[in-house]
Amino acid sequence: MSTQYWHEFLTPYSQAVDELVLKFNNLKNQAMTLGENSPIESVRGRVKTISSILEKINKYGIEVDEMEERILDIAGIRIICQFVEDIYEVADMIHERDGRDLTVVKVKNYLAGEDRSTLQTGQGHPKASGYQSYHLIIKYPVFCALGYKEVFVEIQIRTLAMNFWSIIEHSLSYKYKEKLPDDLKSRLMSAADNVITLDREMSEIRGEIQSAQRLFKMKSSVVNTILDYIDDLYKLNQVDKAVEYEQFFAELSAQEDIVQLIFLKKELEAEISRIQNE
Ligand code: 0O2
Repeated sequence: MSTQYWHEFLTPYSQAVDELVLKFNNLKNQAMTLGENSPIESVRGRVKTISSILEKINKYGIEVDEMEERILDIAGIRIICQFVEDIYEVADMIHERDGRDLTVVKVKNYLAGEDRSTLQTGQGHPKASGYQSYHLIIKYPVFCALGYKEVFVEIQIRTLAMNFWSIIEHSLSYKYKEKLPDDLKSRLMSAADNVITLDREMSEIRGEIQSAQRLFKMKSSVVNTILDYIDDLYKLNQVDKAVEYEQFFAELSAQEDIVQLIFLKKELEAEISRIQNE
């Protein structure tokens, strides 16, 4: 198979990955703009390497003309969440799109505990290795220079803790293939149990964590607005006032007093509008 063949074969997958990463990142950014906690922490996409595809072909005895139908993770999206609850929220968001811009073909729930998705029922189970994640196989339509095509995409949704475990386990399994030493296996199993415990602990203090994160975001947005207003004062030739407000801002920042910062922002807003209306 020539390089040109692979290039043409992989192009629609690559486009599907680019489009889906953009769509999920937009959802994340829109939630943040609205001042909400996004269930999506980060999104990554990849097209399987040619060598990994060839490995899979050999492992499962797949013919070249069967690749499209039998290798379902040539295009892969990984969505990382902070909390297990977020995984189900993202899964629901994807199920809601079923029949719109994508088609859900298969769901594999490798999460411990009952399925909390509102659109999907059943019980999740970690894999024998201890692996936890929520997988969806979707069909996604792409229009590229080579024409219209529907490709399979695997979406993996998991927490930061599950992702850490999975990356470590994947590296070790890659090194040892099928022969992972028993000692490592049992350490990984125990680490997998710790991942479940850690995620549960974090879920229990989720409200507290999210309100701290909202406060942090609000403070950074207030600070940015204040700095923009001080810049506006300079542009309006109000140098003395700008310097005065800069000093006041420095004092309040040192005190880390968010309420006073909000008052300062309002005061600057009123001041600028007064100057502009003079
Ligand atoms: P890579 O290198 O990440 O792409 P399949 O093997 O995909 O034909 P299967 O096993 O039924 O069919 O699919 P499953 O279980 O949904 O696994 C698909 C992907 O999930 C894997 O792709 C891994 O990325 C991940 N995964 C599944 N099980 C494990 C596990 O025990 N440990 C880790 N670390 N990851 C796992 P690939 O192609 O195996 O690997």
